[in-house]
Amino acid sequence: MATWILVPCLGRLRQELNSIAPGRDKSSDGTIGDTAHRGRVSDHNDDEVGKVPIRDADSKHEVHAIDLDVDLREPNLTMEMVVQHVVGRCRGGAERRLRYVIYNRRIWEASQGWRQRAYSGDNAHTQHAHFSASYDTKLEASTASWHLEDIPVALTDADKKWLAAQIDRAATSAAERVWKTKWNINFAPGAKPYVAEAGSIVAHVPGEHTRTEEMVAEINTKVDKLLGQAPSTQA
Ligand SMILES: [Ca+2]
Ligand SMILES: [Ca+2]
Ligand SMILES: [Zn+2]
Repeated sequence: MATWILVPCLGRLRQELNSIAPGRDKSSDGTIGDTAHRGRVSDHNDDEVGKVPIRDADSKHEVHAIDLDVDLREPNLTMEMVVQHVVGRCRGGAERRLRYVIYNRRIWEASQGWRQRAYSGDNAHTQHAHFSASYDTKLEASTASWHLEDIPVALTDADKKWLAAQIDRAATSAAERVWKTKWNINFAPGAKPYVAEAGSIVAHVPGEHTRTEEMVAEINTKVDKLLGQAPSTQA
């Protein structure tokens, strides 16, 4: 029996999903079709010998579809988010490597402008999402990024608290470092350092005080932006 390959673009999609959801369940993953698939036209069949919707330009034995298990085992990441991200990029024209996606009783097709439509096939696709790839030689072979790492993952309140504490600690130690550095270079080598509290040091070096305040303000802006970007969406 001829060996077959999964078209490289879908291999890359799976690889990216593995990297954003390393502990994901793979029990409903699938590539080459089983006996049931072989009886009908399916992108899961070997495109050189099986029933497929399109005859491609090469003679490579390829499978043009992948099923990916819905259970990502990540607290803030769902297959719905992955599907919406991928379909959104297809709809916007940034992504051209897919022909259609089926997930949870819905289908999105290139031929339909990636509009969401109800899917009423035998398999409702509640356990896996199905991605059908292009048969175009260049597109099927492209391992360009699917940008799954750009999926905005909601932070939990616990995440936010942890993040805020980390940033606060980092800001404090950065400020201390600035003060200490400034203090040391103000002294001639060998001179006895004047031990003062940070507050007094700041009073002696107003320029540094301003700079530190600016740094803290900058960090605060970043924290606000970060927290604002990721509203808690726990329903
Ligand atoms: Ca082929
Ligand atoms: Ca091909
Ligand atoms: Zn499938």
